Amino acid sequence: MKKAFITGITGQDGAYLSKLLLDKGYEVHGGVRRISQVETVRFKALGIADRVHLHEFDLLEQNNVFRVLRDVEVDEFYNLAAQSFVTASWEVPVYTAEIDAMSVVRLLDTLRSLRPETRFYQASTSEMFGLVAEVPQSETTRLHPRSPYGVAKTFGHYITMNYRESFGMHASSGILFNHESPLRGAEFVTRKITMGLAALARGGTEPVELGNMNAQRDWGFAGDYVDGMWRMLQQEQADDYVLATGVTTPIRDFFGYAAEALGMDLDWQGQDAQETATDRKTGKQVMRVNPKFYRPAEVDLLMGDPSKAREKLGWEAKVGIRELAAMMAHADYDALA
Ligand code: NDP
Ligand code: GDR
Repeated sequence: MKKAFITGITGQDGAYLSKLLLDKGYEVHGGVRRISQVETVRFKALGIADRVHLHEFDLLEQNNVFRVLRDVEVDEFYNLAAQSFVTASWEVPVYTAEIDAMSVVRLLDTLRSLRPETRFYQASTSEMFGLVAEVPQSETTRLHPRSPYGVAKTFGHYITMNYRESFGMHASSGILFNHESPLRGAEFVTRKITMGLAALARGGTEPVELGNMNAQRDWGFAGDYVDGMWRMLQQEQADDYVLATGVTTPIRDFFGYAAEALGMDLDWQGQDAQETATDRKTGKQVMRVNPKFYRPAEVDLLMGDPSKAREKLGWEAKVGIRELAAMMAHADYDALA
């Protein structure tokens, strides 16, 4: 039986990856921060709450990382833990750099000393492309991150590549474009939209307040993306791969697809900070812009080229954007029953 360790196991991807590995017969271990109550909502939603082995683990504690890696001898190590909210990275840039950049080298160097044969996955991100040099973005596109989060993740990306090249470690980096699900954190725009619309559809009156409606993202379903992570670690040679759908969608359109799934008929008015949407059926305003959600520097357009993952890993995103928006909107609507 293969053993895997997942940092960030309580997050969206950690939960879906745990489920995938358990279904494949792995023994799954994961790191959780020492807080009063471990968040198990996602494990429960996927029916795996009593099937994962949890270890006290904080990426900021060097000795903690050492002990866990010494005691749990794993075949595959997935580093998913991060301060993952881009907006927060301007508020806590040093903390973000500690977790999203320095922790990666802490992990790699400890693994190098203790078990260099362990296969390592680093959660890199399309945010590294930032001010994009080309469309679509691939593994060879020049990086230009636009937030402390993107900058920190770029360090994590290059140090993973460097440990592979310097020490021959099986260290792969997945450059993943946005992936969402009903288990997505409530602070990210897709889930904020589907939770807000579900509340409105259940009789609520508070419009969803959003920031930049013009940004475009390449959104897929998280369940598809964790399968790509696993495939990377099954390759003979470690490498870097983009996982994306190849389709880009403005925030406004995602909002429209989710509203449509809940039976709304939107009337859009105004532009930029004056933009609003009203449901023609009820007359309720369902969206307004609040400039407090604008970012100091924006990533305007992301669209990935997943050709390498398709050819080498046999991976492709199966869930399209309309289906994803409907899946999330219906889940949030049902949760309010
Ligand atoms: P989440 O924000 O849902 O989960 C983050 C996880 O990291 C949580 O389990 C959190 O634990 C843990 N964590 C945070 N800080 C620490 C710490 N100091 N020590 C130990 N654990 C910590 O992220 P996702 O699941 O969405 O993303 C997984 C990874 O993939 C992240 O690295 C993210 O940056 C990256 N990524 C995500 C994409 C996406 O679209 N989802 C796209 C590209 C990359 P706790 O529960 O205690 O808060
Ligand atoms: P992102 O995701 O920054 O791409 O990072 P997020 O959903 O936060 O933002 C996407 C886009 O939506 C715009 N936006 C808003 N965003 C939020 N959160 N809240 C709002 O009210 C709002 N209004 C408009 C943003 O400006 C942005 O353009 C996610 C995270 O999962 C990262 O960890 C991951 O690396 C990247 O995806 C790929």
